[in-house]
Amino acid sequence: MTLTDARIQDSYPTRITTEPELIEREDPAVWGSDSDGPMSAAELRAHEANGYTIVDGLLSPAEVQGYWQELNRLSRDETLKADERVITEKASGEVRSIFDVHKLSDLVAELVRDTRVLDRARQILGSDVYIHQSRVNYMPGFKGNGFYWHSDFETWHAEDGMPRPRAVSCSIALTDNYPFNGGLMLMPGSHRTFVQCVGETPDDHYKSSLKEQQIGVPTHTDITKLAAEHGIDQFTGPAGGALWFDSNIMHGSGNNITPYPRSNIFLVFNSVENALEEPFAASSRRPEFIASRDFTPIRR
Ligand code: 6CS
Ligand code: FE
Repeated sequence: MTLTDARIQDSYPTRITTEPELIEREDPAVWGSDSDGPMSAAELRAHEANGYTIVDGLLSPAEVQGYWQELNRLSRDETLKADERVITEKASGEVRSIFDVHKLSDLVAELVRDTRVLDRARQILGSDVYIHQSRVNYMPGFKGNGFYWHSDFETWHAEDGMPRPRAVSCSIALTDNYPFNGGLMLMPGSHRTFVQCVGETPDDHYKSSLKEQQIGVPTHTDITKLAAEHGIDQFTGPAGGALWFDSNIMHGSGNNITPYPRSNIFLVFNSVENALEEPFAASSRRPEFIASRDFTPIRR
């Protein structure tokens, strides 16, 4: 199929110059069944309906402590300071995120293969899976900047060439998530609507979008429509909890001006049957530390 054919057959066109539309999703959110892993039929039905699942206490307090120490080691690692995988906060210059964290940390590499994580990803996606992207978000106290409303899949489709929304993110809280320290907000059920975004993708967009995304964000009108239809839930709870959310759910987080950091490990699993093609709405691919092109299935 030529690139032009791919665009003509694109079920999820975005980064348009015309009026944005709400497109009904063609794909399920859950591809596996209760016999494929630890999630029950009721949990899978709820994930299909809401687009997210919270697993309280996925990690024990001792495990959280280990990852928290690992996170701090990485953020202090002088050899990483100039590394492009380290994203700093626009205003304060503090570390905001570190990408490819499953390659930079043996501990996180083990977590990716942990049965509590890998089995759920395989079950939701109904196939072998690989890591599309991993990052650790620090969301430091006092000056942590949030993430404006967006669909991850809209970016991954437009800029990474992800064909369909057959990817799921697992955000594991390493600090307590409160409503007031930038806890992730989600619109339950919004994953069933693909919201087109206006504006051509700038070259090297990731160099600005990972600090503050301005292209690939929905209009106020569309955010208002989705919020009116679905409401807004928030992922809060003690450290160690995990939020599994569909690649296309509308989500965002507020700034963090409290003294309490809101740090999480963020693992994105993609189905090996949904391997990246060429970007659907960008002039070139993003670097592999943001969008992996190693589709080798994860094995325990
Ligand atoms: O562009 C991306 O891939 C990243 N940006 C955001 C705001 N969420 C998903 C992902 O980590
Ligand atoms: Fe996101």
